[in-house]
Amino acid sequence: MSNLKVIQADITTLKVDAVVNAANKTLLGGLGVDGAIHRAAGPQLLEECRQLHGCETGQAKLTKGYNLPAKFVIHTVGPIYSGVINDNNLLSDCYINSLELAKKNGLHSIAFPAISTGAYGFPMEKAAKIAFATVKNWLESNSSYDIEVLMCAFDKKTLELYHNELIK
Ligand code: AR6
Repeated sequence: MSNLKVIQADITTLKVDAVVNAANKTLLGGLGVDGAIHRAAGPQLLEECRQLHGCETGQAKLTKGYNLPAKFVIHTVGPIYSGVINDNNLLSDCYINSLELAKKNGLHSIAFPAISTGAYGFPMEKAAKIAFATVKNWLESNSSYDIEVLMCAFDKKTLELYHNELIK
C-alpha cells in the first residue's frame, strides 16, 4: 500500500530512501533547499553532481545521499515561474520524473520539498495544487508499486496549504 503524507520539516533531516532536491540546471549547488542538501550531504555530493553534466527543467537525476540520513538524492529542476501554462506542465514533470526515477531504482520512500516556490517564484498555492494532483495521479496509476511519499513543508503556512490539498 502506498501512501501520501504531509509533514513540516527540514528535508535534510529525513530518513527516507530519497530526498528530492529543487536544483538548478547546472546541478552544482545553490541557495535554499539545494544549499541545505549540499551542506548536509558533504562535498562528495558535489563531486558526483559534476559527473552528471547538468539537468533539463522538468527532468530528474539520482545521486547517493552521502552524509544525509537519506540514502539517495533525486535532483530535479523546477521551472522559473513566468506565468505561462508550460510552467505548470514542467512543475508536474518534476514530480512525475522524480517518482519514476525512484520506482526505477526500487526506492520505497521519497520526500519532496515545494519545488520552484522559493527562488524560482512559483506561487505556493498554485504549486501545491499541481504537486498534489500530480502525485495523487501518479500513485493511482502505479498502485501496484509500494512507495511512501512525504510532502515536506518548510513553514507553517505551507503545511496548512498542504493539509488542504491532501484531503481534497
Ligand atoms: N527543507 C525543506 N524545504 C526547504 C528547505 C529545507 N531545508 N529550505 C528551503 N525550503 P528554493 P526553487 C523550501 O528556493 O524555488 C537554488 O538556489 C522553501 O521554503 O530552495 O526551486 C537552486 O540552486 C521553498 O518553499 O527552490 C536553484 O537555483 C522551497 O523549499 C533555485 O534555488 C523551494 O525553494 C531553485 O529555486
